[in-house]
Amino acid sequence: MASLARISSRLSRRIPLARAIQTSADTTQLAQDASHSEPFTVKLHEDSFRAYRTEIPGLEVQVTKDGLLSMYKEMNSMRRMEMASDALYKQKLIRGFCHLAIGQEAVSVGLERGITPEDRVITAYRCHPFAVLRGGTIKGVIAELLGRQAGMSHGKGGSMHIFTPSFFGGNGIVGAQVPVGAGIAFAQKYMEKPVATYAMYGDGASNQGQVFEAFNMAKLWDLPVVFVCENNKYGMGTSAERSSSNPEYFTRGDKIPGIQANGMDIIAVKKAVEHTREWVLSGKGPIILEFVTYRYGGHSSTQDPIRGLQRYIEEWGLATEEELKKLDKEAKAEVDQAVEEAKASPIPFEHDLWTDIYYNGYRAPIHCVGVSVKRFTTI
Ligand SMILES: Cc1ncc(C[n+]2csc(CCOP(=O)(O)OP(=O)(O)O)c2C)c(N)n1
Ligand SMILES: [Mg+2]
Repeated sequence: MASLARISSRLSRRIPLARAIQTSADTTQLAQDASHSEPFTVKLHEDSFRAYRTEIPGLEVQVTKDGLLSMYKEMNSMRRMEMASDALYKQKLIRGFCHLAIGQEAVSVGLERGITPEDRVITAYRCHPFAVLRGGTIKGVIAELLGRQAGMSHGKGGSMHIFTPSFFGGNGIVGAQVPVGAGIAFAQKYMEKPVATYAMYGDGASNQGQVFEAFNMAKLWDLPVVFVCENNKYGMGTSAERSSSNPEYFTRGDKIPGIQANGMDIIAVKKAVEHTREWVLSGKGPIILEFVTYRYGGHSSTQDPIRGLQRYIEEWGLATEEELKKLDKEAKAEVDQAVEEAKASPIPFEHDLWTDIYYNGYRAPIHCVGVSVKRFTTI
């Protein structure tokens, strides 16, 4: 009798794979001369986006030299931060969990470039870049991973538990952040704030019941939420084709429309984010945004989001290889300094045991014997 694994691999061969969605430096065209100070237009490859129950975003995008160079620098900083974390983990200075987003920098940096500081973001455990970009610091993230007082959660949370006022974590329970994200969007709508919420999840999380429950409520109430599926093609070691009966994640919202975007091209990412933000804020209800991306580094140069942007910048004559190397060096130096400062930070203080437990004004009466009430502070 054929084993289940053999049957499922035969079945998956019969299911047509998603058409490759791709934009690389040799296909995205300069639509007009690149002025070095003024915005100029580029045309994304026609396969940058696919759509379900809606139109794809426009392919013409306005960019600036400064914007592209600063995105390049920021992606390098995020990569260097994750590489430094990897090294610290291997030295056993970081203990516990440490999920890195190497290879997915175009998604985090591109998302941030398409939203405003007031918009809300929530994600799963692969959260370090979002924590920095949403108002944190590299030192704050590294110190948190090292369990030090200077960490963004004062060394008490670790890798998956990092927050800022507009970034709701960092969540270790796969998929659980999706209904929480719908709740955040509900709060914004209830308070009549013109704010979009980006609720992120992976291809592995996408099959959970709570994800579909959140989709249903969000559509029922037309909440201003963008459900972002970071499809890095694997959940742990299982490929998307083996875990999902429909690996076209942007089509899985039933009545909720969806966009699929090339998550390896930061220009396409930013454009898709701006498009979906406009969608949810115009009162049309939720939308799904799937980024096709890759997990970890070590891919060929065309699959690397940083090398992809480097090719655009060089081919459009915006900066030389040497100038870009200098930016990368600056990113490395920034991370090296953050690592040293984080290492120099002490472990959490004893009184930190009693902080960050209750939200201000919601503190429960204290009945513990021997605890100084004075030290019992709230966030
Ligand atoms: C409810 C729950 N089930 C299982 C796990 C263990 N787990 C951690 S990561 C992961 C895979 C998730 O894959 P995906 O959503 O694709 O995210 P990726 O790691 O690829 O970014 C699983 C099953 C968990 N943390 N929580
Ligand atoms: Mg995955």
